[in-house]
Amino acid sequence: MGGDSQNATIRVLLTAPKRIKLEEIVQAPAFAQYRPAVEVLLHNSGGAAAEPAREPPRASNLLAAQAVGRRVSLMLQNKANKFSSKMSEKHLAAGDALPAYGGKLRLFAMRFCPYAERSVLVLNAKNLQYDLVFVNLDSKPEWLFEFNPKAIFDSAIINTYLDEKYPEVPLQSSDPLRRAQDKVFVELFMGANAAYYAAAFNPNGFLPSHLEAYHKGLELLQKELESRGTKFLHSDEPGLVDYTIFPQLERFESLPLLGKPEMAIEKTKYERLVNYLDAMKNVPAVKQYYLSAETHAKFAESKTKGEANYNMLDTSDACCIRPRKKKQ
Ligand SMILES: N[C@@H](CCC(=O)N[C@@H](CS)C(=O)NCC(=O)O)C(=O)O
Repeated sequence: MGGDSQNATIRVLLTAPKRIKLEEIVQAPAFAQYRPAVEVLLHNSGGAAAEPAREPPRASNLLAAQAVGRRVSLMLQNKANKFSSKMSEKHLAAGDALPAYGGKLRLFAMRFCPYAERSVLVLNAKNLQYDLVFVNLDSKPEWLFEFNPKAIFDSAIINTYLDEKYPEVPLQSSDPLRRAQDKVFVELFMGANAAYYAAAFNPNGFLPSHLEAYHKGLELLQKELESRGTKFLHSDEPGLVDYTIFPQLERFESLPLLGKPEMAIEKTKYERLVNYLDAMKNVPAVKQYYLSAETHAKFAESKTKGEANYNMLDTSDACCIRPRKKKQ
């Protein structure tokens, strides 16, 4: 049973007007896998709770249906992923409904966005439970602007908020000077990023100065790793500074596949940096969301052609109308 048909079922559950209908839905063959659990939940929401039900006793059939829907949704989500749950890889677009709030932190993101990835890695590193909702940046859902008139929150704002709000796993140094140095470092390193964007998305606008800035950024990182002498920039454990720059590095590795062999991160020149990259790829918070160089290259190619394929990782039949091939 694919994620989308599960969600469709849950949507049906949420909107079921009468309990009798709900029970009919639960009998549907597509729901067989979840029937025993749903029956327990139906029982609980009816008042004879086998475990303390968080919902008040059944005020109406609709409330009971909503309670079941929410709890089944949570069960499915927790089962799907240790860290996060996402409704699907489908990016919601204008006209699509805002998914029902699941009671957890919710991050609106685009699957290939390096800035959104920073926040995903921070949420993962802090072992926070959250829902991921992907949005199509070329056709933004209307409700996105209700959360923020500018649609996009800066990742640094989100990440420092998370670090202050959930201090159990601190990701920044307790030393204000080191925190400032981390910020300065990120800013300097990001000098390489404009080169990445030009190379990946605007090959005709790629200049020799881009290549120079790119290698300057990589050299800076390698030197910083050497001078700090720790496995990661933060310490022997990764911190916010590492989760901030890694998404960029992950994408830099796609550049040789996009016709820029001179932008490869060669081990002969960048041994310490390559070891750092390998160590980051093995961090559980990163592993869970990491995408290969091939995947990033494929997305970049689609975007450069003017048809960013946001849904290329969604394999569910229910997902999306695939763009039709243009007739020659
Ligand atoms: N400095 C911002 C940059 C965010 C950003 O530019 N994100 C891109 C997507 S990767 C974006 O949303 N662009 C605006 C748009 O597509 O409307 C941050 O750190 O979050």
